[in-house]
Amino acid sequence: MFKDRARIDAQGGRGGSGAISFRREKYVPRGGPAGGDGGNGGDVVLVVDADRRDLGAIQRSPHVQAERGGHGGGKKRRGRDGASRELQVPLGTQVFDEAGTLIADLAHPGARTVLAHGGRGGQGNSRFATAVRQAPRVCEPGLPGEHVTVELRLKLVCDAALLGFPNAGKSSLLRRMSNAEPKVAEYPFTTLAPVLGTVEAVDGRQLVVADVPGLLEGASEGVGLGHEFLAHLERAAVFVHVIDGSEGDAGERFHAIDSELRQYGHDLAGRRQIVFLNKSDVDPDPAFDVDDQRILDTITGSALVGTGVEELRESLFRHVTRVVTPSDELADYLVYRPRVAARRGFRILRTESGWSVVAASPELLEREAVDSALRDAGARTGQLVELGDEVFEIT
Ligand SMILES: Nc1nc2c(ncn2[C@@H]2O[C@H](COP(=O)(O)OP(=O)(O)O)[C@@H](O)[C@H]2O)c(=O)[nH]1
Ligand SMILES: [Mg+2]
Repeated sequence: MFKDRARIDAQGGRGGSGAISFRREKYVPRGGPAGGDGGNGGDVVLVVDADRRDLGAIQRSPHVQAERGGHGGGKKRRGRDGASRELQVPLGTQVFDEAGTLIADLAHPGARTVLAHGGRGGQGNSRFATAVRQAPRVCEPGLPGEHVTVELRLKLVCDAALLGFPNAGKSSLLRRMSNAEPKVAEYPFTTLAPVLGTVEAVDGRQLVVADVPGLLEGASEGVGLGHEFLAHLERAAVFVHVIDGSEGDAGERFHAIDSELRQYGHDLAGRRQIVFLNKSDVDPDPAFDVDDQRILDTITGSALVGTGVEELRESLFRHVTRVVTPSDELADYLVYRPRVAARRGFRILRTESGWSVVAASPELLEREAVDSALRDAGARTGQLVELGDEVFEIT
């Protein structure tokens, strides 16, 4: 089954802790501080893989965690950075946060976005040496990675999309004019997946045409998909409205599909259309008296025999000006709003006796934020925390 939705629970890796360590040299009882920094935690990243067709793989394993950073070591050795986890998603995947806001749109080949950043590694004690404090016995624990839950929705990226009743001949037409091999007249339950085909012009230009099931597809069998798949039409610049011309009511069929588009909204009803009156081998001169500004061309032909298909191809290349294939054309589609990580105005350090919170203005700190940061860093009940001139116990 084609999956165009999935939820992901993504956890960035925790940063590694800084180390407390001192140089050890012969005849020097205690050398300078030499604790290295912790490595950064890995990110959880989404990457477009043009060969991927749907979000099924993500739906099957929705919990994703990146690797944590390694702890710092002696001799100022820095911990290893945690590996990022890359998840492959299909072209056209959109990312929504829990409030339903679009945060990223991966609409061009190679697009990527960080879902959950790994936490920064903590500093080792070698960073805390000052003229007055030459042997600091503090270090910084690593920060926790971001934790986000997002919803992914696939919205196909195509130049044109086929539209029409079941059996109009959409799949046959796509087979005829592109490299795609959609199933023709298959059992409806097995064909409920959009198919993308690349159509080539003589001069080498290419455009992507989608055969999207769903509009009334399977309705007679009680599948009743309704509008579920119509989202995949949203990015198409032009529709190819395929109508079975052999049935004698082409105009009515046009209006029936049109009213579905209106119901769906999202400006689908305003989109320009090329009407293809199919099955001309059965009726070579079908009546079609719809006069509509949106109709760019009306072509009579047959997907079975091949008549009119070249004409359709030419019409497509004439009317589709924005072509999907060159990736830079699509830069506009990439609306990526990185979430701003909350800046906290303090640092948490590990000391010999417990913890220390360092801040430029300790009196302004919110106790709750400090508490939760301490917990995140691994602090436990009963341990002592220095904050400014105060020392308190974690309860
Ligand atoms: N006679 C004739 N039959 C066609 C033509 N195009 C498609 N068909 C047939 O119509 C049926 C439905 O075609 P299909 O491409 O699956 O339609 P879709 O449901 O719109 O994708 C199949 O049996 C096709 O072989 C055509 O131009 N002439
Ligand atoms: Mg079909």
